[in-house]
Amino acid sequence: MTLEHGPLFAAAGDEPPRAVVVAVQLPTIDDGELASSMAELERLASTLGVEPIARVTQRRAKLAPGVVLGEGKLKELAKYTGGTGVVPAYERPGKKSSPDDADGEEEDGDDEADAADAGDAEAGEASGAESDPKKRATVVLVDHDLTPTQQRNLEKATGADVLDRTSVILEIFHRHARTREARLQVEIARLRYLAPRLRESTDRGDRVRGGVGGKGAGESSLELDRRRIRDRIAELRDELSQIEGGSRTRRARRSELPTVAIVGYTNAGKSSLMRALTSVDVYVADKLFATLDTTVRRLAPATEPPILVSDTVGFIKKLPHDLVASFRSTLDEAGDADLLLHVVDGSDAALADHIAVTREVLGDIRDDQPTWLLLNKIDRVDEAGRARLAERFPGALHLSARERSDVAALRERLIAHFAGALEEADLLVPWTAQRIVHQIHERTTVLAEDHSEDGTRLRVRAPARILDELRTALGGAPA
Ligand SMILES: Nc1nc2c(ncn2[C@@H]2O[C@H](COP(=O)(O)OP(=O)(O)OP(=O)(O)O)[C@@H](O)[C@H]2O)c(=O)[nH]1
Ligand SMILES: [Mg+2]
Repeated sequence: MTLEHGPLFAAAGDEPPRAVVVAVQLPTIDDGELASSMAELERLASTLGVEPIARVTQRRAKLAPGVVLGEGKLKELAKYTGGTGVVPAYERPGKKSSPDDADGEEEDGDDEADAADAGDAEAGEASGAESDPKKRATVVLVDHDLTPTQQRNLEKATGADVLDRTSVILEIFHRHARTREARLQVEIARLRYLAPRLRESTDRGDRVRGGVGGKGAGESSLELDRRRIRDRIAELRDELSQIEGGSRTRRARRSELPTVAIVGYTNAGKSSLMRALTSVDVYVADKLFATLDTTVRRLAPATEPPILVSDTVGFIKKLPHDLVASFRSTLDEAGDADLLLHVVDGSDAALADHIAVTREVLGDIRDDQPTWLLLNKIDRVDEAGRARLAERFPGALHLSARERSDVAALRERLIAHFAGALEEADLLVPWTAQRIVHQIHERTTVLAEDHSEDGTRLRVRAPARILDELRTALGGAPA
C-alpha cells in the first residue's frame, strides 16, 4: 500500500508556481527576526521550485485560531490569490460558528495600522494579480505551524494551496532523500504529520489523503485511514530499525577511533568542511537540506590512528525535530563523537539564532563533550565584522572551508587534540601470540619494534582504552 499523497501544490504550466509568504509578528519577535525567518521560508520555497512574489505580515498577540490573520489581512492576502478573502462557513468538528467567532477574542481593528508595515505587500501589485489570473499566486506559505482547521480555512479563503513551514520542509526531505534509510525516515515523518490532520478531517475530498481510501465493513473511513497509517508506520519502523541496527553496530565498531562530528544549522558549510577535511566528494550545494544522511570518513591525509569525521543533517528553526528521524541519527552520531565541530555561517546576520537552534536541538546529548565553535564563510566577512565576531564569540575559530590554509590549520588542531589524548606504552608479544602483533599494527601507532628471546617488543602510541584491550588480549601482563 502506498500513502504517497499527490503534489502539494498545482504547477501552472511551465511557470513555477507563485507563492505569498505569510507571517504573524508575535510580540516576542522583532522586525529583524521576522524578516530573516520569512527570508528563510522563501529560500525553502525556492528549493521546491516555488517563486515567492510577496509577503503578508501582521502584528498580533497570537495567531487567529481560525484563519491565522485578521479579517482585513486575510482579504489583502486573497487579492494575491484571487480568492474571496472570507471563509464561507467554519468547519470545526462538533461546532459551527461564524467567521467572527472563530477569530477568537483577537481584535482585528489593528489591520489598517499594520498595512503600512515594512515588508508588507504592495497594494498595487496585489490588485494587478487580481485582474490578471496568470499573475496570481497559487500557493500560500505560512511561517508557522498550522492546525488542520487553520489550513483548511485559509485554503477556502484564498483558493490557493496552503502549506506551513513543517510541510514545506518535509517536502524538501521527500525530494532530497536518496538512501533507503532516508526515504523510510521521511515517509514515517510524513505519515506522523498527516495523522493528526486526518483526525480532524471531516470531508472525504481531502487532498492530503489521496490514496488512503477503501473503507471496510463496519469501519468508518476515518478509523480505517487511521489504522492503515498506524500499521504502515509500524511496518516502516520495523524496516528502519533493522537498518539502524546496522548503523549502531558500525558506530560501535569504530568507537575506539577518535571521532569528530560536524554539526550545525543547514547551509552553514558542514559538507564543504567535510569535503575539505577528508577529500571525500560529499554533496555541497547552496540550498537548504542538501545533506540528509550521515557520512563518515577518515581525515585526510591519513593520520595515525585515523581520525573519523562525520557530516550530518543540518538543523533549522521552528521544526519539530523529533518528527524527522534523520535528526535522531544526527544526534546519535553527535552523542557518540569525541569532539563536536559546531559550524556556523559567520556571514549570516542571523548567526546567533542559528547557534541557539543548534544548541537547543543538541540539548540533551552529553554535556561533557568538547565542542569547537567554527565561524565559517569568514571570507565573506570584512575586517570590522571579524572583530565584532571575535568579541561576541570569544574562543571561536574563524575559517573558510574554501581556504586551504584554514582547513590545514584545523586539521593540525584536530591531530593535536587527539594526539594529546594518546598514551605511549611498551608491549611484549610472546612468540606464541604473534597474531596479536598484526592487531597492534592496525590499532596503534608503532614507534619501535624489535625481536627478543621472549617475543616481539613494541613501543606504541594509542588511546588508553585500546592499550587496555591489547593488554587483556596479551593475558593482562604489562611488558
Ligand atoms: N564563501 C563561502 N561559501 C561557502 C563556505 N563554505 C561553504 N560555502 C557555500 O555554502 C553553501 C552551503 O554549503 P554546504 O557545505 O552544502 O552546507 P551544509 O552545511 O552541508 O548544508 P546542508 O547539508 O544543506 O545542511 C554552498 O554553496 C557552499 O559552496 C565558505 O567558507 N565560504
Ligand atoms: Mg550538507
